[in-house]
Amino acid sequence: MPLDPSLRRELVDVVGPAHLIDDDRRASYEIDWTGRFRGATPAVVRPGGTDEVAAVLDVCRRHGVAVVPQGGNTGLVGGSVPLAGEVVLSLRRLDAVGEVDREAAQLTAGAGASVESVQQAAARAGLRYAVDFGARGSATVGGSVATDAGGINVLRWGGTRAQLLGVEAVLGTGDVVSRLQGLVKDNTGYDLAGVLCGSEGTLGVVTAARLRLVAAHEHTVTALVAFADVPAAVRAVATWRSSLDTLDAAEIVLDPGVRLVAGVLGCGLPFDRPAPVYVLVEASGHDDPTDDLAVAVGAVVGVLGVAVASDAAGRSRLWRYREEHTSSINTVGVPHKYDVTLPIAALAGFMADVPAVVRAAAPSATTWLFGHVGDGNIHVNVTGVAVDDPALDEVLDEAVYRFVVACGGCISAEHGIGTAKARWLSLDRSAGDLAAMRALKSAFDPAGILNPAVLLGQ
Ligand code: FAD
Ligand code: 2HG
Ligand code: ZN
Repeated sequence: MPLDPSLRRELVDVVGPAHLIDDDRRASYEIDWTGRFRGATPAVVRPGGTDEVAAVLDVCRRHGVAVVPQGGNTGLVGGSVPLAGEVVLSLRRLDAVGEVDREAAQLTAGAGASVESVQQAAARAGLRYAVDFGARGSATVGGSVATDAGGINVLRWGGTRAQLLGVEAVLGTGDVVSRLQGLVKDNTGYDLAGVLCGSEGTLGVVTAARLRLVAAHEHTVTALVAFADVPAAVRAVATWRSSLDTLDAAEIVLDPGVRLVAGVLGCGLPFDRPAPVYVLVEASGHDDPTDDLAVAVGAVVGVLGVAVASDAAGRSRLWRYREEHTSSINTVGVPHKYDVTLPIAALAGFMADVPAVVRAAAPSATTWLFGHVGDGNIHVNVTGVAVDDPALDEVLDEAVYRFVVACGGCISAEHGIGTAKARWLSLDRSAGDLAAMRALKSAFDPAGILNPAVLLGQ
């Protein structure tokens, strides 16, 4: 569907002809990373600054045209692609990473800067940006703020919200909110950055963020610890969380997933004797935490084997068995993804039973389980079922989400609700919660032009 000529003219007036894309180059903006969510857009608009973002939104509001903000397009819940013919507002040109303020241990980054470029700037200043996850090279600051991205270090440092000292954003109303001074204590009125964080582009378009940095540690040690079963692994992680104050990450993977990764990468298995369950544990400190980690691992029962590395190459050899799960599962087929958090006490039971719940809904399914066991966030990936069958989606989604909620968990841990889970929000949130969310949506975006299909749905 071509863009209305007067709308096109006004958008070109704002961003210039080079930054309005309405030819074949739109294709990569129209499909998500997994290949499951594909839409179509009349145009991709690439503003170069906050004033241009505000002007683009103003044009779209006047024309009654909905917009999907897009950063790195690595989101996994169908929230970043134009499934209902929206204009795509790409923030990638806003990719400046500001000077690191070493005294405050902070920096300001544009929405389009990659998470990795923030990590690198922090490292050059002898500091660290504590948010980290596999899509770091493409995922953007704006996208990670919009989704409150979690990742592998949440158990020690918190997720994106915990690093966020302020944002600049253009609301759906057209108002620009800006608080980038980085005042650590500032409770002057509502916490607008906190509200925008995790709002998935439904309330405002983030154009920049002020981010907290933490101390970089001289020593990091990674261990892959093998267990006979999930309950033993979960118990061990609970012990390490309270005994190891250097613990950065605790990630769980299972034998089938590790075999899949090894097959896809063409590398060997981590141990001569494969184990049913592995926990990848990482600790860092100004002093070498290797001895403390060894003591902590030695103190738990059920350990079948340990591989340890403290050099960069050895550590990344261990990490690939965890980090390459997402891309390896994609080689099997386009997956259904469920990103859920369980109470620690319910985690092992959930992991034992969810494959049967999935099979009851879709007998041909294969279930892959892995994730951030240190904070209770498990990724359930389902392959071997059609991804273009809405009736099957309905049955499968309902079965998994009802089981999660029955176990005391929540239906979105870190990826967001997007369009994929909007239908199921009321399973997990009360009528009062939903009314408050809708009130925020109408106050921040009264015309309903920002991601109308995402989170609260149509
Ligand atoms: P996009 O995918 O472009 O957008 C995501 C959502 O944010 C959409 O709803 C979009 O409309 C909105 N949005 C984007 N930019 C803005 C903006 N500037 N203002 C307002 N709204 C905006 N996520 C985790 O939390 N933890 C992980 O461990 C993790 N690992 C991953 C590993 C892989 C291999 C992949 C492919 C993804 C992973 N993700 C993970 C998911 C994804 O990377 C994150 O959700 C990330 O934060 C998305 O950033 P993005 O820039 O790609 O956003
Ligand atoms: C991860 O932790 C990401 O690797 C992606 O959140 C999870 O692929 C997934 O389901
Ligand atoms: Zn994850």
